Amino acid sequence: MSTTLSVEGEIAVVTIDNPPVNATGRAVRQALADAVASTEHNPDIKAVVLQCAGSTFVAGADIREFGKPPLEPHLPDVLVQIENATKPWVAAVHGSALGGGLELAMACHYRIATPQARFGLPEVTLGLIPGAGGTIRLPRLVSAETALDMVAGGKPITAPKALEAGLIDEISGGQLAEDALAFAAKVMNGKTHVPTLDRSVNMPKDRGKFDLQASIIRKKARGHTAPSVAVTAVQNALSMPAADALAAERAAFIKLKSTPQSTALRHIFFAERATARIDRIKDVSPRDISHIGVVGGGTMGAGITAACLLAGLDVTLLERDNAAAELGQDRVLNILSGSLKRGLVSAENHLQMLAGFRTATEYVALKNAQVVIEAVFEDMAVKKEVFAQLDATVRPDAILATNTSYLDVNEIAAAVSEPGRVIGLHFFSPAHIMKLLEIVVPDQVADDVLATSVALAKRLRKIPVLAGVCDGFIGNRIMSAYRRECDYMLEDGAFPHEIDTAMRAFGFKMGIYQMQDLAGLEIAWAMRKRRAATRDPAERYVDIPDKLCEMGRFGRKTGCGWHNYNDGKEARAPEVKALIISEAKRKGITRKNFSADDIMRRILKCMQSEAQLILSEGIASSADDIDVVMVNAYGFPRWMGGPLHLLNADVGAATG
Ligand code: 3H9
Repeated sequence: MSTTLSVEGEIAVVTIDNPPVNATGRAVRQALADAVASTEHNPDIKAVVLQCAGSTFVAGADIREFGKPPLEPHLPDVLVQIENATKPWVAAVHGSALGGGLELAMACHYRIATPQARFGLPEVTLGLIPGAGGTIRLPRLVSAETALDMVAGGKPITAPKALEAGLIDEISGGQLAEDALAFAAKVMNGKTHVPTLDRSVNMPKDRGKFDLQASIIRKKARGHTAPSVAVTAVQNALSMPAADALAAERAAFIKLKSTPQSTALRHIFFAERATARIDRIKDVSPRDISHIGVVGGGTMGAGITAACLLAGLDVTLLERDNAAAELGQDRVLNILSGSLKRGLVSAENHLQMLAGFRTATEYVALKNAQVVIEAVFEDMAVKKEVFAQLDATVRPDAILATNTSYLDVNEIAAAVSEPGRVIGLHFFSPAHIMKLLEIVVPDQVADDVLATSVALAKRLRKIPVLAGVCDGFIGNRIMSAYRRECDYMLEDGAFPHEIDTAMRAFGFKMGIYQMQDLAGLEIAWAMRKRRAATRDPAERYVDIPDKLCEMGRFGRKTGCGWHNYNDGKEARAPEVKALIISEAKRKGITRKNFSADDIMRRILKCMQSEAQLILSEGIASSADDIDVVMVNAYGFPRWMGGPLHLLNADVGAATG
């Protein structure tokens, strides 16, 4: 790392260069403190521009330092030194000003940014709140409502929004460095600059609405502690003198730093970034990809198509006839217009996506695609037929991917003349939203096919996790195992609402039975029927799910499944309770009561032992990868860090 100080006329330019993200590690903090001292003592300097080298402004404190004893100088003290400088400091922001980075920018007297810059306080995503004055300075620059959203929600805002909110003073029209110097020249001889902490705080415009916003944040956080602490910190900023609010913020930050939740969230942060570090392909260049083919325009195929279009790729979507192609097209267009309406894409981008999208009914239309992703019905014979057709029509070097969620990708690969180009790309529904992409690695896959798949995942802004070939890969295999365990618990004494309630209390958004009711029970039923002939007769088998389907209870869409739905409102189903009791009786099982703790202990134990098996068989490359899968696609509460983190950290339910 190097932090340099150069002089342009009467303006000092401090440049932080601390790759990869210019985090405020100890050396940076010291360099900033030195820069304040030297610019304050130099009578020739009238203003200071603070900028960063590399791809971003300061993206926060150095998270790797959080597990170690804090070293002086501390960031809050350095920021007070900057803020109290007699010469104006101008932060020139490109990339992201996050966490301690935004706190640093707010301690400067002015902020100028590129149009693409982003500003945020994502500390809650690490189980923390800002610890260097962020919760106190922010509501002195922006409205109390915006401050609450940013501190407790953790989502960054764009430069235009930051300008509108009052967080920054100017957006650079071209060259940030030059514009920052010009800005500094403009302010250096003007009126005295007011330290942000000395400004008056912006009180809520409507106290009732503000309090409601706060209570919604607390409720949504479920078992995650930090958002609620963040709300309190903003409330303190509004009601206490700045010095007291600062002391309270710092104390809360230090306390949160050592909680199991923060440890778990930091674990997941680094685990998500490690999944793509794959030894096998470290020296392999991915191919350039611009055109994707998708076979099948159902929910999955349409979601995959939209994900690719949103990432700027051209897509040809293949369906078996015009009617199906039209339905697929409608699904894709709906997703794209939803993104436009929510402001996630610009009108110009939306038009570009439409121009890059076409549907077709003949395989020949895929002849130029560099990657073809199959998302047809989950049946081996159907998949093999699709792959044989692809083998005969698409370019010989095209990567052929299957979106199967359970089937043997080696067997699918054997259906083409060059199995080395076949790989599994297991997306999760809705595919344009879910962050995880399981990359299923068959035996013969070529290295550059793997490297290109990993690069494609990143282009789609997804987290790639490699999985070996087995029934259900990583995530579905663990889910099948614990679903089975839950069904055993039904016979042994629990009821569906008790299991769902225990899971929600643990932090899942939904219980396993609510989730099945939402997704529909018929697909799993069809799969069980297909597998019935090969099932081990010695294996414990719970008939309740099959019997539910035989009763026409397919979930929410039929108004009943594991639960009843009256006008969409969930209610306990006496018919299901009776069925469970009679099935237990039929099998001679004496039912006993299960507490929420008993239920979660059994679910976790099952998840953990299946995860360990997956690890020992080499299906997953690391325990961290398994945690990333469970957190990003199966609703495992992020602040618990994943099933193996819980096991390894021996932290039990990370309730702190
Ligand atoms: C904080 O600031 C607390 C303060 O309020 C109080 C202080 C007293 N530290 O994500 P990428 C590494 S809490 C250390 O792949 P991108 C990351 O591990 C902090 N390392 O890049 C990776 O390493 P590797 C609040 C960090 O371009 C490499 O940088 N700030 C940090 O996709 C590249 O990362 C945040 O929570 C860090 N702070 O995205 C922001 N950040 O190559 C966290 C990153 O070895 N960071 N690394 O795997 C991010 O959101 C993204 O990294 C960012 C870039 C958007 C900046």
